[in-house]
Amino acid sequence: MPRRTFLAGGISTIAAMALAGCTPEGAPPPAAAPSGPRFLTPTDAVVGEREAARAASGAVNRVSLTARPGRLDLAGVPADTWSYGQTPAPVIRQARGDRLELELVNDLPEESSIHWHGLALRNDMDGVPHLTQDPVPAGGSFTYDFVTPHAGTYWFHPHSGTQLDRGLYGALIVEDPAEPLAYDSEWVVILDDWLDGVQATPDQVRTDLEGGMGDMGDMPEMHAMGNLLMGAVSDVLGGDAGDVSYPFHLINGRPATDPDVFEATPGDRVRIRLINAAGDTAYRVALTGHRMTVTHTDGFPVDHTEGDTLIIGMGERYDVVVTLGDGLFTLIAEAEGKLRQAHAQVRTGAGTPLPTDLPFPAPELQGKLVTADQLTAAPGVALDQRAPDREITIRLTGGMEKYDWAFDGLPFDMMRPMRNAHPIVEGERVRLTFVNDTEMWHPVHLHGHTYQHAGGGPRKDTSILLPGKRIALDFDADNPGRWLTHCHNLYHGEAQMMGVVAYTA
Ligand SMILES: [Cu+2]
Repeated sequence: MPRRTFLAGGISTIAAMALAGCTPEGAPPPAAAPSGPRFLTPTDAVVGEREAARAASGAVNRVSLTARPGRLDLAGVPADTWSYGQTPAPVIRQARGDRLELELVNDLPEESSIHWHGLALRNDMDGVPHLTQDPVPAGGSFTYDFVTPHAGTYWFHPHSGTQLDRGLYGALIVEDPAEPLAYDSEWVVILDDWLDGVQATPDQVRTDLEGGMGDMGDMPEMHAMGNLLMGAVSDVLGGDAGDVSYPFHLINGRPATDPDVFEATPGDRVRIRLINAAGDTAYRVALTGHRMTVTHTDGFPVDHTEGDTLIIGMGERYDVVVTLGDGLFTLIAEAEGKLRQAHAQVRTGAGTPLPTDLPFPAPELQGKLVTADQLTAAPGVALDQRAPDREITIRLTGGMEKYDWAFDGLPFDMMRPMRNAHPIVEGERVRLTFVNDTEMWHPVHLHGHTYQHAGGGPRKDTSILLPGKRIALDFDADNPGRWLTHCHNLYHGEAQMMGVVAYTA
């Protein structure tokens, strides 16, 4: 099967348009000149005013996390990594309206930060160095302090270099004091691709990727070349599934040969909160012997939708409810297109676990697949239907040959983030359209808002965008600040496939 050609469509299109003396549709405005819009800064009083206006319970959840080097045991294979003491970090759990007061102590040898993925929090606590705060220096500390305004399944990770692809991540669960969903218990399931301290460091991977793969021609079958993976393809992802070869895939920090075990009673209704914390891997998830009912994605409820399997891109979350049978079952997370799996066990009775070397494709993963475009926002969270006041179009550009992933062909510069800023005004209904001019899928992510897929789809903050496709995302501009938007493939993001949506005064 041809892996792909390396003349990315976006690059050739832009080059052709440049030759013709015009700019691509949706090109960003020129860098903010002194006469340009005055972008609100995170220190503007308005951010504090909006925070004070959020419905708050008065309760404060005080947590301290220390980021530091440590060792993870992967079924007997030691992995020297960086973590918050364990991987994943302990679950942070609080109620909607509670304040989180979290001290990050940075005992890493480099600067760090924590981003609160999916939360519509105050902008100056969003954890993006140079955009919303100064980086937390090695040996330093920073206290994040904000109200969690919406219930749901969220997670946190550094927004500093490639640290996300180490062991620095955890779940933030915001409970609804008036939870309408009935269930007997709930489990947090974090999926992750792993190589740190076993095969390479994430920084070495980035160096290898940025060195380029060259023209590999047609790849007859998938194979790894060092840290790079050739020929990983997925029909569901529209072609190239991913580019990094990971020796392990983990559920809650554990490989399939030493799985996490969830104990329950037959007949229990369980809410499973699935979080994809991977760097370069989408997962296809199934629970053997069960159908799943999707109840939420990216924290927000959807009309309940039943299926056998789910596809979850990096940064996405899905909550599902299952009614458990009697026996021993396997929660499978297959690295989509990469022919590897993570397993956890669900035990309500006796049984034999699935082998960890299932043949591909595993029959357990061939049932009805639920994707985000089949979902509809629950009535209570659907946006009212009205025409957008402002439309922003961002084209995804670049490719593997030059490893020049970007928005609109303009690489993001973390030291000059407003060069890539799109102005919006508080109160507007904004339609943000991403057009994928590349030959690979990308999980696009917007900070600080939960948009709705235009046309009545789900509320989300991270969406899979297939090659050659476009996606229109509507949101209400109700959370002033400078908000990053980027590809949540870690290595694409680090290659500067990022931009900013910023409120103006
Ligand atoms: Cu990407």
